[in-house]
Amino acid sequence: MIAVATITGRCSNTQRRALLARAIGVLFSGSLVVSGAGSRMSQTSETPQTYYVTIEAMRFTPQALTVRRGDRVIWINKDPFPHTTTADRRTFDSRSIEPNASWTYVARKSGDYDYGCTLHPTMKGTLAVQ
Ligand SMILES: [Cu+2]
Repeated sequence: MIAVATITGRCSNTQRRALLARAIGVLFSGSLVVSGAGSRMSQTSETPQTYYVTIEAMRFTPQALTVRRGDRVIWINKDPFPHTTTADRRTFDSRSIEPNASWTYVARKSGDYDYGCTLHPTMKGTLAVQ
């Protein structure tokens, strides 16, 4: 794969053709390349998504959210006072989110995360990252 990318950049046509032939040989002989192609395919079919959690009336809505790794979660504070989005084990922590402001978290690590607002202990939510 790397060889193919390089030769399209800077070689003459004949060089390119010779190198391309060699690269194709590598493609068919190497099982590593085949598995690499597979993982690339799954990446394009799983485009990262964006999810929104509204913070309003002292609640996270939806209270429970499930996303996939790489997805983005945006908490929007609709209350007229600040809140935080803080994982119980501090895996993530927005710190203060001001009224009408938002905080974005890209979920990189899979797991189940209980979170809350450090300013209002009754506010609880869960984020599951698959
Ligand atoms: Cu709060």
